[in-house]
Amino acid sequence: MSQKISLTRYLVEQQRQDGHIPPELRLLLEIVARACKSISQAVNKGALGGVLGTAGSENVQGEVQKKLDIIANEVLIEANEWGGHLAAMASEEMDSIYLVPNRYPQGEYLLLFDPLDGSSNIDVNVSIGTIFSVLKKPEGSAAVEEKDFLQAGNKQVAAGYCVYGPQTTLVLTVGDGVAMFTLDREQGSFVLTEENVQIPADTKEFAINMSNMRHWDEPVKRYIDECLQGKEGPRGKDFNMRWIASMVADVHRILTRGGVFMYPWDKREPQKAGKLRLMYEANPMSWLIEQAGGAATNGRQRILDLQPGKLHERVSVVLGSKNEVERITAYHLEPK
Ligand code: AHM
Ligand code: MG
Repeated sequence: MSQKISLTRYLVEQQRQDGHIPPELRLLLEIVARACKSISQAVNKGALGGVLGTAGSENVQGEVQKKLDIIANEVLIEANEWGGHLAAMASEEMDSIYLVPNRYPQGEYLLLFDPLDGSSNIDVNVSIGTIFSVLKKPEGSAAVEEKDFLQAGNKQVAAGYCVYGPQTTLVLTVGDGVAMFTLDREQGSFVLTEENVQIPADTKEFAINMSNMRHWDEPVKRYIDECLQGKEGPRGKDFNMRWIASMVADVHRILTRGGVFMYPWDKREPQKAGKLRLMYEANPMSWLIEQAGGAATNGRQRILDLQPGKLHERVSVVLGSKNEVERITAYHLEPK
């Protein structure tokens, strides 16, 4: 790209071109990006900033919180609460929704986030990230309640993530394709480095935590088993495996070169859920993947069409290259 296009300029142009980003949404996204810059700085300091290790607390799902989980959550709240574009926020790290305090103007949007995804990678210096999703407050609802957040993923008006890896990259969709912005640390701004991201429909790479194999459902076992048989098996090609244990990093790889990612329901889960959270992880990632020509299902249905029943709901996730996702979904839908 000869001329550098900043995130600000990209958003202003999106707003001007077809007017599908209202100015309030543009400003909200700029604030989210600014918060990601601060989180990136804290992540980069690591042990020098005293930010590694556990915080000695648990979140609502009983998971041990890392210091950086809490710092990232606070950065996002403090950056966003005064802007005037939000009515409330919800986070994987908070039990219930966070209403914008009365001392600030109230806006029309709801922001959901996983402040620091891939917590198990924080202390080992492996890529982690922030995932976010923006919804509109339902018409006519005065004081926001938890039920106002329970909207299907197809209602999102913006979604994205920021991956803190060798580079800090913000990946965004507002429903007009997927764009990637790399943080220029000298300038302190996100610069457009990839537009109209497209995922190849076919792939030879899968991502799954293989240590759970004995707990998988039959269709998942069948799919992975066929991949493992390589050229000699029914797929007629060799597959490669990658598992970073940070969804942001795995999804970033898939948006960059294709592949399929699965965190399926397994037999230890009595209520047919999964590990990943629908509203903070699966919905924003599924929309990005679809916007890049890929697909995302829970094994049976399109993730973006699922009606959430509660804020911290978990879901089975299969996403990435379209033909592989369709194959895995077809295996689930075959009569037993
Ligand atoms: P987290 O939000 O608590 O970090 O958990 C979500 C992460 C995903 O990023 C990743 O895909 C998965 O958990 C890894 O799980 P596992 O450790 O079971 O491989
Ligand atoms: Mg997470």
